[in-house]
Amino acid sequence: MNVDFTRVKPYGDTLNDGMVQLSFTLPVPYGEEAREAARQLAAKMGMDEPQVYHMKDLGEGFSFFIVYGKCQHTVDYTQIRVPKVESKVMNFYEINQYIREKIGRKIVVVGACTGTDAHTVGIDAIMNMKGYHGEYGLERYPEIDAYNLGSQVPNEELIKKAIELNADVLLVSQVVTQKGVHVTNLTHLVELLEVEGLRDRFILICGGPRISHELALELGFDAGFGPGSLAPQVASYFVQEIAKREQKK
Ligand code: B12
Repeated sequence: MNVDFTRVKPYGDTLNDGMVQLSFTLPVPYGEEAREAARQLAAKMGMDEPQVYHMKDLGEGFSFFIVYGKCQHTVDYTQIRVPKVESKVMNFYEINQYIREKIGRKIVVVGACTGTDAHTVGIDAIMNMKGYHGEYGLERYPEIDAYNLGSQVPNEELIKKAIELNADVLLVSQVVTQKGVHVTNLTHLVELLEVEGLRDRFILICGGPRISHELALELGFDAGFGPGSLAPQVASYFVQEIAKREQKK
């Protein structure tokens, strides 16, 4: 198979046919006019031969569509550079061994889902004793003291706990992103830490379904982890970062 990585296009039945499927909702009543509106919109988005394969009446003047069509555009994959966490990923046993050998003390991690966000499943997946997706959470690591403060934790409370517990690492989960609330909330935390002269005291990590490492760096965090993240990836990063920082002291 000869793929031209400078001009990558979606694939459906045959290479480079451009086939994509798109779903969206329009605030228009269900009917043939709605179907045509969805078709025209998909064409304006750059789809050739758009066809509405599925349409559903959502009630109260809203309609849902799945449109199938050919994408006309390509991307140059060879030019793509994405900031990402570069540390070597170790497993549960290697991480604990690494802490014993390179750091020589227990690592204190304090995590929370902050602000008004009540979604605990993400932070639990990283911290919970029983773990997630076949990987133990941080509470299970003998060389880590992990404190999960739960959800709806105010930034001020997180900082207070972090000082009290002498934390090395802060883990902040943000799942709700409506109206950019995650950006506001994460920025507020960084500002509070900076004002109190505490920013460099902690390794600051955020995570959530719409968090990227790039966004995290932009907001003043040390690292960010997105969908599908697992405890060993996160722990591998922070133990190596702690060892690096302690070497410099
Ligand atoms: C379960 C759920 C709820 C439950 C939460 C229960 C609980 N105890 O957590 C309940 C019913 C309470 C709920 C409420 C609401 N929800 Co809700 N909820 C969901 C749902 C279905 C699943 C979320 C989930 O558990 N994912 C599984 C975990 C494992 O995935 P994850 O969070 O992405 O976590 C992974 C990574 O992101 C990362 N990660 C996450 N956090 C962190 C932190 C760190 C430090 C690191 C390293 C990594 C990391 O690692 C995790 C493991 O891989 C999603 C839709 C969906 N399918 O995603 C909506 C969803 C998140 N909810 C949504 C909304 C809008 C709400 C409400 C506002 C609804 C309402 N109007 O009341 C309320 C909000 C209440 C509040 N104050 O926050 C929206 C958010 C939209 C947006 N973009 O902001 C979603 C996307 C649904 C939707 N499509 O509209 N919800």
